[in-house]
Amino acid sequence: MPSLIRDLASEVGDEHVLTEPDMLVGYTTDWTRRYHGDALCAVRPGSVQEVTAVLRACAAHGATVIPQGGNTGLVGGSVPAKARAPAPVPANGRAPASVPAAAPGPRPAPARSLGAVVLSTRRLRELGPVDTLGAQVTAGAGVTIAELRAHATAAGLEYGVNLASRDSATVGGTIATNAGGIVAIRYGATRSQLLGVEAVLADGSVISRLSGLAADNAGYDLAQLLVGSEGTLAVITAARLRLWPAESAAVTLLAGVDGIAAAAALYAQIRSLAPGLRAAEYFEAAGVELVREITGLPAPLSRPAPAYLLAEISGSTDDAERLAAIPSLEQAAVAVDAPGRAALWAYRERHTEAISTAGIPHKMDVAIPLTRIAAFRAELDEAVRDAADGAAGTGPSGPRVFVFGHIGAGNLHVNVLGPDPADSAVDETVMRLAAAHGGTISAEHGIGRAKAALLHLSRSQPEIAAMRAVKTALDPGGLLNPGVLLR
Ligand code: FAD
Ligand code: 2HG
Ligand code: ZN
Repeated sequence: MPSLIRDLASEVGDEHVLTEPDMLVGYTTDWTRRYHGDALCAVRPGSVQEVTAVLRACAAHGATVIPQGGNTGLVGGSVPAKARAPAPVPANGRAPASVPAAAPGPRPAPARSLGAVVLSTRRLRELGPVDTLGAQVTAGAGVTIAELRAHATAAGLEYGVNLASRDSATVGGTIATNAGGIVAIRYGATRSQLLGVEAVLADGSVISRLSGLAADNAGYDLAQLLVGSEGTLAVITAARLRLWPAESAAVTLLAGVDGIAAAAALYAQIRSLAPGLRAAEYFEAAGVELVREITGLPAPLSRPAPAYLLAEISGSTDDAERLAAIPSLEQAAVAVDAPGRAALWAYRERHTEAISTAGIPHKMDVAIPLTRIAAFRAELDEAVRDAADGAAGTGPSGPRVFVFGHIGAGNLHVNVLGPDPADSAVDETVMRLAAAHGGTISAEHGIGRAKAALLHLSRSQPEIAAMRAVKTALDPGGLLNPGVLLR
């Protein structure tokens, strides 16, 4: 191990190889505090050449590599697993009977034994000039989404991804997870913003397609292959990204509704009235109460409602008046200026922070077809109660369930407080319920370590076998993020 540290330090400089436990903890614990593991060190390369050197050194020493950007991921994919003591060799030399049957498809070589190295991309911060003619820009993997958005805005354009973690989440991390966020119904998820990437493969070779050609059909689209790959196929070092014309004005509407069916119906109504719909978000009374308790915000509307729809359209005061006149609106607040809009957004955007302040949540990120979303919601509370019943940590009043999300995409974030973070019965129940309603177990956060065992709920065996074949072809030694996405 000391020789690995020496080799890494000689490539990136002593100050960029962190080994002290108190320095490492921020790299080995995820944002939720539910996932934490062990690392030999965290290394912070400052160029694509240094990333190559780090991967080659780790491979040579038999260490694995965990790519990490802003470490805001919510599925345990950005941090290493706990180091395991080596398994005892059975006396008869055969595998113990409890070893599960192998899933179909080729598998990468067994995980290496030395331990994990966290590769932080946060020093890859180069942000190129905006090409206003082509409406595109090249950004280093470690540039944050807030920096990228500000850079685009300064050139009169908009980057089409926005999310509450914008100050820390990075270009590389959002590509690796195909992050969605609050304007995905307008511009698509991160996948739709990507024109090309530069990335280092497990063998240290560099693939680079940063020309920005919007029309380029020469073979497999390797950039798109890396979208949603969660650090298992390559380390992304830079990306060429599409930008959009900035929208001059926006109107935000917060409406109180009876429940999710009413929210979905109101969303559809607004969509037909306002072609410039930018966002359609859902949350409920329990979440608003907690957000207010943690932040001290006033009540959002004059009367509390069971649930809320927050919609944003590109438009002006006239559009605001048209929206406010929708007959089914019982009570609503409308804002056209930036501070007023931010005040309404706070009730939605501060959910994650408020829930995390109250405890370590179980986070599920499902999407359900809009036609089934009310049926899913109707069954959810009882299913969670049953699954949490008797679990360590669940108090006599039962689990606390918070449901919010991007209703325009059918994407609901189900957060549950109460059951011990190590108990996954609630997580599995919610994901199975989503699958039973024709939904997916991961709408936008990815699979990570949290859901790798349940990937089969959303992908068929042939699909998982094909994914394993891709992983084996690109990373035959199992260097990159073992245990994430594919068990
Ligand atoms: P990390 O957390 O560091 O890593 C995430 C995954 O990507 C890991 O598997 C990691 O190994 C891999 N990875 C990171 N960088 C690279 C790289 N350069 N090359 C290869 N692999 C890499 N997500 C949404 O989709 N929509 C939301 O609205 C949203 N809101 C959020 C709000 C809050 C308050 C928080 C805390 C999180 C939110 N997230 C949301 C989740 C998270 O911000 C996203 O998943 C984001 O894309 C993660 O980016 P990151 O840079 O922090 O990546
Ligand atoms: C959001 O939409 C994020 O706010 C985070 O995706 C969701 O905290 C969560 O579960
Ligand atoms: Zn979300």
